[in-house]
Amino acid sequence: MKLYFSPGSCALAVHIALAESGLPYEAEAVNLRENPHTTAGGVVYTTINPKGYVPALLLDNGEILTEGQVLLQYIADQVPEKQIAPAAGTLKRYRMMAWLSFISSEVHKAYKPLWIPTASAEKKDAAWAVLSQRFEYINHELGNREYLLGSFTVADCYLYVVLTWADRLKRSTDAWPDLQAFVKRMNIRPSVQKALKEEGLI
Ligand SMILES: N[C@@H](CCC(=O)N[C@@H](CS)C(=O)NCC(=O)O)C(=O)O
Repeated sequence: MKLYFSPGSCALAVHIALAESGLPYEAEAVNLRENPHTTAGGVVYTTINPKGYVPALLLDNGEILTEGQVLLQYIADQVPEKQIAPAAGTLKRYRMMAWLSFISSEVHKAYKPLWIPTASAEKKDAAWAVLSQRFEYINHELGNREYLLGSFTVADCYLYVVLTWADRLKRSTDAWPDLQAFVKRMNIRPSVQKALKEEGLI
C-alpha cells in the first residue's frame, strides 16, 4: 500500500494506523501549497486522486481509496488480530464510527477558518469557540479513559491529529487536561513516533 500525505495533515492519522497495523507500506508527500498539488515524485496529484486532497491510499491491487475515516477502517480490517477497530457489525464498531464521523464533520472541518491566513480574527475566534465546545464534550467523554473506546482504536489516531492542530495554531488546550493527557499518551506510542519521523515532523 502507498499513502499520499501532507506532513501533519489529517493523513497523519492514516499514517499512524498503517504503522500500528505492521503491514508494509510506502508514504509519499504531496505538496498542497503548489498549484496544482504535486507529489514528491513530480506527478500532478489529481491524476492520482481526482478529489485533490490527502489522504489517499493506493491499494496493492492498484485501486485508489479515499476518505480518512474509510482508510482507517480499511487498514484496521486488514489486521483483525491487532484489534485496532471493533469487529464490523458490533455495536462497538458503530460507536467507533460515530467518533470518526464526529471528529471529521464537527472537529476537523470546524478548523477551516483557522488555517486561512486571510480570515479575520473574528472568524478565527468564532471557529475556536465552536471547537472549544467540541473539546469540552470530548474531554468529558474521555474522562479517565485512556482512549475513546477504552482500548486503542484507529479513532484515536484521528482525534490525536486534530488535537495537535491546536498547538500548531498556538491555541491553548489548558482547559481540557484529559485531552492534553491523551495527546501525551499518544505521543509515546511507537506508531506515532514512526509516523511523525516519516513525515519529517520530529
Ligand atoms: N473528506 C476528506 C477531507 C480531507 C482533507 O480535508 N484534507 C486536507 C488536509 S487535512 C487537504 O488535503 N487539503 C488540501 C486541499 O483540499 O486542497 C477526508 O476526510 O479524507
